[in-house]
Amino acid sequence: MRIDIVTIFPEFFDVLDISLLGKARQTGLIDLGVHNLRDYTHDRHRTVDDTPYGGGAGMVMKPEPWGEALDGILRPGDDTPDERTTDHADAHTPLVIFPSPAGEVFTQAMARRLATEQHLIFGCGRYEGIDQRVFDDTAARARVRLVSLGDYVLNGGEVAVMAMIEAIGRLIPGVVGNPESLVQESHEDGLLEYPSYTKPAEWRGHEVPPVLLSGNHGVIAAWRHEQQLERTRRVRPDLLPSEGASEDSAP
Ligand code: 6GU
Repeated sequence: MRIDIVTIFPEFFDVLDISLLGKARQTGLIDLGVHNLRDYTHDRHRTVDDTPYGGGAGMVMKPEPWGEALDGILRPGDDTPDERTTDHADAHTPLVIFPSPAGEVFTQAMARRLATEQHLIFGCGRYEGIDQRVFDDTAARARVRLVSLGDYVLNGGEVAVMAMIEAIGRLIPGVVGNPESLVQESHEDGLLEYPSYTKPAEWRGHEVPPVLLSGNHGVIAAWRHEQQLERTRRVRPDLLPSEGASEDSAP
């Protein structure tokens, strides 16, 4: 997968050199390009923002540097030219993601779909946002989505993009050594993960639940599923299908 990031803080993404994703880059599973938005400015101060039309607090990111940066990244021919079509709705067309608290919420299901893309481009906004015309202009040439991590506000998109790249990157086949470890974790089956234990069997007076020492895999699986349900009911009841939902939404 090719990933491009446009940001005014390119050093922020230096950490992608390390850990699982760093290894995925070394082995060629992930091909990463980080672009400094200021490289696409032409004034002495490398200005990327300006005051908002209509007034209001804060600054808005100017459209011109974004346009030039994305022109370079989206240049036809950069993406599997033989397979290009005029249809923008397939994985061969780059998908441009702008992290934004005003976007649709990022989920494990979205991460799974994005892990099948060939080319993701992340545009990290700062200040109060990016001139709306950047989204409109980009949407005429590529698929564009605004994506939020959740209902809170970050200063900029960089941390959000890092989180998304980690969630997506580990789902690319070959990035995580043991694919089994991907299926038994929180959110993969719509439930939170069951609690895990390792040796010793007793620690500071706390014992490992005896069922896990029983060797009976059927009983262990049932216990783990019950733990998942109990934990999900307690801390994330919103993840469970509500009892009344099927009646309310009956055709
Ligand atoms: Cl994606 N960006 C910003 N700036 N704030 C956020 C967010 C994204 N998701 C939650 N808060």
